[in-house]
Amino acid sequence: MRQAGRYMKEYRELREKERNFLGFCKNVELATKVSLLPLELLKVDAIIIFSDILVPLEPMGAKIEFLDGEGPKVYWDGDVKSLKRISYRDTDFVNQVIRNVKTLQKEVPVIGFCGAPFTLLSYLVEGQSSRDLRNTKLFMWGNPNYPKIMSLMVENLIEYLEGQAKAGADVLQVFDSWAMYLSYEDYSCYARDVLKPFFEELKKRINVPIIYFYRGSQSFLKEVDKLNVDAVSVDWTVDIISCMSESDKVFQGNLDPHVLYASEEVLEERVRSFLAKIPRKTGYIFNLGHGLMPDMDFKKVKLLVDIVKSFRVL
Ligand code: 1CP
Repeated sequence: MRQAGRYMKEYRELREKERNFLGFCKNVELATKVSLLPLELLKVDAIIIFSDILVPLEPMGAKIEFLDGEGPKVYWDGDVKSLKRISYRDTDFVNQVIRNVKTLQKEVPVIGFCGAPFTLLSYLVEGQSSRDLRNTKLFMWGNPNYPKIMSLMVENLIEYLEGQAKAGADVLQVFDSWAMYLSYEDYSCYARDVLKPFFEELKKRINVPIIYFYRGSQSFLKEVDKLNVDAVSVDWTVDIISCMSESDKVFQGNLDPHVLYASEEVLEERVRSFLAKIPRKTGYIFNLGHGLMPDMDFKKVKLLVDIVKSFRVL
């Protein structure tokens, strides 16, 4: 999660072969190789395919650029009529990476993914990462085209994810990284009007488990619990134990990724005490509460995986 590959020297070396990030995502051979790195080097239990949440915005009609060290830039003229319906064929390179990873290894499941409608809208409207999503909120509250854009986004993301499921993805994850900027009231409306129909329709069309990742207040869980998803991935600010008592869903994540900056002793202690508090009856998938940073030490990441994999409940 979260541009994870950047801390790996093997990833950085492959990126030298294709400096243009979108070009890299579209290069099926390179994207396949990078997707396989965490299995080869860390022995993780699942592979998330290498791509980015912004990929479907390009065939929708936006221009996307990733500038080194600056994050993404998204250009859209603001006209709802210039946004298009997409076909899974428009991004068949994503599906091809999934097919390749499924063929090249049979040990672990493959996770396909997309950005959630609100998080993608925020890139369309702000044009880049934003500190407060001010323009996105104003768009949501005052632009008469908001419902139209959201339903187009939903249709397109369903098409996009269905393509990934047909290509062989075993699990699909939806990233709502910027939901945390919303008030409880706005999140509730968004969850009811956009996310609920999105996941209902997705479940009718595909038959693989769905994980919904959101960053945001624990209060959002009341709404998230009503969504037709199998697992909920959470950041490190929520109390996962009380989340588990409020919702029967499987949970994922929650460990503060910054423990990877700590000494090996502190890291080990934090991870073990974290795992020890998870109640056994509840389905839980270990993951960080958000992604890895480029300056994290590969050796610590490997240690983390080893600790988790060797953890036994007494
Ligand atoms: O080499 C580089 O410098 C490019 C860095 C990079 C990478 C490796 C970006 C740019 N995206 C990715 C890959 C990526 N992105 C994956 C594949 C698996 C992995 O490497 O982890 C996934 C699952 C994503 C998802 C993604 N992209 C999210 C959702 C998860 C999260 O981080 O909250 C978001 C918000 C993005 C947007 C994005 N892509 C890249 C950047 C620098 C950003 C901006 C983040 C921001 O706005 O702050």
